Amino acid sequence: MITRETLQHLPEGVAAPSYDLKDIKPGILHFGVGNFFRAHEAYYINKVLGLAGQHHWGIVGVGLTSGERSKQKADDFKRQDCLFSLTETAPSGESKRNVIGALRDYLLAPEKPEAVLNYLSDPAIKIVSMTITEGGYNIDEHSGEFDVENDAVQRDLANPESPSTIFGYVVEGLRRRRDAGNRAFTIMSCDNLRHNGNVARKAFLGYAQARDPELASWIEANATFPNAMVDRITPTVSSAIAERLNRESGLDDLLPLVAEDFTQWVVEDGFADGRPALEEVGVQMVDDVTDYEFMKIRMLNASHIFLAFSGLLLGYDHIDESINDPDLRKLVESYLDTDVIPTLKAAPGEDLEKYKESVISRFSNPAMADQNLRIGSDGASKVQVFWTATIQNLINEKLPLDRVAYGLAAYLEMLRGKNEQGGTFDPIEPTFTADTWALAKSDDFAEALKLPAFDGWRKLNHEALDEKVNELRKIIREKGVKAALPN
Ligand code: CS2
Repeated sequence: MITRETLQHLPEGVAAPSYDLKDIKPGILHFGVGNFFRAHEAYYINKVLGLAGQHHWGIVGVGLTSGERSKQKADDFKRQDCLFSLTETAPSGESKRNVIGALRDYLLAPEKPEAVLNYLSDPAIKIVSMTITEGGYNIDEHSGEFDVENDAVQRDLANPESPSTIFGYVVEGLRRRRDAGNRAFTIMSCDNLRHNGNVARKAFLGYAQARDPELASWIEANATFPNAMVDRITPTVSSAIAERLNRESGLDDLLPLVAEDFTQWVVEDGFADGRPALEEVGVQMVDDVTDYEFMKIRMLNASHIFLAFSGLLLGYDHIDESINDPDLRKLVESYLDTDVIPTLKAAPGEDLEKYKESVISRFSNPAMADQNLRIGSDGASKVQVFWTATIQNLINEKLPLDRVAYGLAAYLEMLRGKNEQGGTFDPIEPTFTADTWALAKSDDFAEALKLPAFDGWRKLNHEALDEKVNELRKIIREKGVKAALPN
């Protein structure tokens, strides 16, 4: 175990926090303490806390569920004084190890709802951040608005002072602050969504509006919702990986964590009541995050799913196996060079060519052991967010559709759950209903093209694309992925 005491004699090569834990006061409350948060926001704040005058930016973590796994995690955090180790590993295999001390308390909201509300109404908490996944904002797919009819939301609206959803907690916290004459906090989303701050604004104001329009106006006037681009590949830690990490570090960490050595956080600089000195620890503070987001989503995430779908069909388990296949690497390179980069505007300080090279090198990092099945999961949402803008542009400009058609064909064939080695797997599509599965799996290829995931270009002239997708699906089935890959 790692504890305050063991910090004094960590194994060689493991760095302790550079500040004294007893000086740290909480200034941030974070919902959703998953691996990505621990390797990203907590990693940056850990550096901030080492700077002079920044000791009031410690983090309180909150979990919203209290199942067995959540309880185990809360218990592990408690036993370790909320400390954990982060191993950052480069594609070359070289690693750096730190104990992160930024998390100073961890609560499960269902067990201690009042403690969570006390923190939220405490003026010392100036930022409420979150990683609650792309789907966590309860935005209705069709209307694009906050879904007030959701059962849990309805329960919170009926009992607004004892909430259970993140919307209920945050808005009740803000209500108490307003009534006590205190300032609002910044609501900072760290999910991998385009304009995540705007999505958070829509969600929290949507809930507040349904609860009390006057409170909603106060929040709108006083809270801020900065947009941010977040990036760091942080894989799931299996027990085998946990054992390896501990063996290599010499620690006996209950919650070891690994991430790539690359990390990026670009944040719009609009905070309601102050912020940590993020710019001192490598965070890019900007006025507009749009071009950074496009670069990341349309280059990194878009290539990731190309590799995952193709790799699954070829029988590869991991992303590094996919990128190390020269044909798939060529596919990703020509997709980025031909279909994406010419349509992007480089954000200040970014070089798209270098970014491409770094993405390819990052994917080849074997220490991530990032599964094709995980990256290829929820393809229905990812295709929309990562590929649509590129496809729309190719159609509008009448440019060759070969690569995107191949990608869509690979996605649809992947959904059958069979690889070329004769193996099977279970594709993960959390948004699919029986009807969508029926469309996706129909023997009539035209049916699959009606999937809502493809709505983004249905109003455009998509016949040539459809035809190509169907043709390539047939080739994948009859001759395999390699025969279908565009040259
Ligand atoms: C991945 C991301 O799941 C996915 O779609 O592409 O989780 C990716 O690893 C992160 O966005 C990297 O920041």
